[in-house]
Amino acid sequence: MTELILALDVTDKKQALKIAEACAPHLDAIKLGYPLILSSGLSIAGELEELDKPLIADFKVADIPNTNKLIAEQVFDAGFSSIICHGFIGADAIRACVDVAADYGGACFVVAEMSHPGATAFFHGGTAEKIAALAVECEADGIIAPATRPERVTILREIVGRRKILSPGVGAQGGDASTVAKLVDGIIVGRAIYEAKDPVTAITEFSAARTA
Ligand code: O7M
Repeated sequence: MTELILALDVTDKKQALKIAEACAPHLDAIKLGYPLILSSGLSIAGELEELDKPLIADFKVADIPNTNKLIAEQVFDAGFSSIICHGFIGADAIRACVDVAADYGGACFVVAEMSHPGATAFFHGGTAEKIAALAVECEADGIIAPATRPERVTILREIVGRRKILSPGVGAQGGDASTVAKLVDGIIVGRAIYEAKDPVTAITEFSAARTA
C-alpha cells in the first residue's frame, strides 16, 4: 500500500513530540525538515527514535559534493534513515548523498519537481524529466514529485520506473490523496494532519484515501 509520511513541520519541540507519538502507530515514516530541526536541533532524531519509525531528513541538500557528503554524514549519524537532496545540483553532487546513504544502509531521494505554483518556472520545460533521469543514473532510491500535479507524476513515473516516488502537496496545497496515492509509493502530508483538531482522525481519513 502507498505509504503515509507525516511532514512534522512543527516548530514547538514539545508539541512536535506529542503529535509524533500520537500519530506514529498510523504512519509509515516521519519527515523532518528545517522548521523543526532548526528549532530543536538535529538531536530531535534521537528523541523520536523510540517511536521506531523511519525518519527522513528533508534538507533538500543542494551544495557541492564534499559539502553534501559532510551534511549527509551528520544526518545519518543523527539517526535518520533517509536524506532528500535537490536534483538540479548535478550527478556528482547527487552521488555524494547517494553514496553516504548507501554507506549507512539508508536511502536518498532526489527532488525532481516541486509542488508549489512557482515551481513551474524552472522545473517545467524538460528540467524535471532530466532530473528524474539523473536520479536513476545516480542510483538514487527515488524522487520527490508533486501531488498537486498528478499528470506530471505520471510523466515522471515513466522515467523512474519502479524507483520510489514520494509526493508532497496533499491536503493543504490542494493535492487529492486518493488520486495521487494510485500513482506514487508514498504521500507526504503536513498541515492537514498536524494542524487538525485531532491529527489521528485526520490520518485515518488519509489512510482510507490510499485504498479508495
Ligand atoms: O502538507 P503541507 O503542505 O503542510 O507540507 C508539505 C511538506 O512537503 C512540507 O514539509 C514541504 O516542505 C514538503 N514539500 C512540499 O510541500 N513540496 C515540494 O515540492 C517538496 C517538499 C518536500 O518534502 O521535499 C522533499
